[in-house]
Amino acid sequence: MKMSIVEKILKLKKEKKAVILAHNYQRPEIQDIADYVGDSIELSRKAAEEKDAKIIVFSAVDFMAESAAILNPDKKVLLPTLGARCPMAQMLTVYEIKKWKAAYPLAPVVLYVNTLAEAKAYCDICCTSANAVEVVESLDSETVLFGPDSNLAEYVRRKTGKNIIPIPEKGFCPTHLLFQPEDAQILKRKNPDAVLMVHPECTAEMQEIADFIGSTSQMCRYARESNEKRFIVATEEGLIYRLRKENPEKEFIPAYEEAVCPNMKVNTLEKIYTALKEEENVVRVPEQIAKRAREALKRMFELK
Ligand code: CIZ
Ligand code: SF4
Repeated sequence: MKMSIVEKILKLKKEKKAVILAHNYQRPEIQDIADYVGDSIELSRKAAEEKDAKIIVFSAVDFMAESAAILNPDKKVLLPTLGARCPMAQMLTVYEIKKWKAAYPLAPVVLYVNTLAEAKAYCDICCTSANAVEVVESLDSETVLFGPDSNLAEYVRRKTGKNIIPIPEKGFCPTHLLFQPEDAQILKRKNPDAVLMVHPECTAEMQEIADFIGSTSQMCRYARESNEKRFIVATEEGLIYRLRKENPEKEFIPAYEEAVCPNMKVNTLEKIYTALKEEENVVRVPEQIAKRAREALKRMFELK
């Protein structure tokens, strides 16, 4: 009898002692076969806990698989599709960081994990959208260079009151820019009992009308622990699948149906199968870059 693609992946995964990690924005069928589904840093930490695993298939985009490779130098990290690139991470080059550092030599550099490893190597500390405020508050400086997401930078500025300088000036996530406050207001009026959850990569106007602002992992926790029953969700639509699966008694309404990250969606079951079978698309970060990026990531972990 012919095996299905899912059966083939699961068989291969067992034979090769592989672990499949899927980001919250992955397609439903990928989330269903994954060992863990989560945000980029949760997944990198899961990879580190899997002591017996030889291979990590990291179904996400480039910078996430790079972080996993940096934190798991003894494992083979595979990205199912080499072209799965996050445009936000591409917006901050080392040249740009050096330029801003020269202009503000005393200001620490905080970089969102949505950056390439080579950029992380030039920062003082990394942050995620879940801990950006705590990371900036921990620094003994009123002026902070923060990149690449200018909307997250603005969120951190409002929460901490510090002088947050976004680098580059206008870094953004094209998918989260699709959310319009007008659309969300219509949905709120139609569903007055629903809680509006907004990702900090959305614009300040979206954040202003939010009932809850948080990363994907914070949205999952909030939806699970809250007594509320209905939620309007302003982040990439892949998270809605996970929210519905984990909370079948609750209702999740996308704030915009077409908020799809095409970069996340290039990964498919077929690509996972091929990458695992051929052990191809190995993510490699040169050790002199990995070492410095690892230190910046570790400084973030030490805060918790
Ligand atoms: O770090 C991640 O996984 C990202 C970019 C999104 C989020 O909010 O979890
Ligand atoms: Fe990058 Fe935005 Fe896609 Fe996340 S959702 S991978 S930030 S483009």
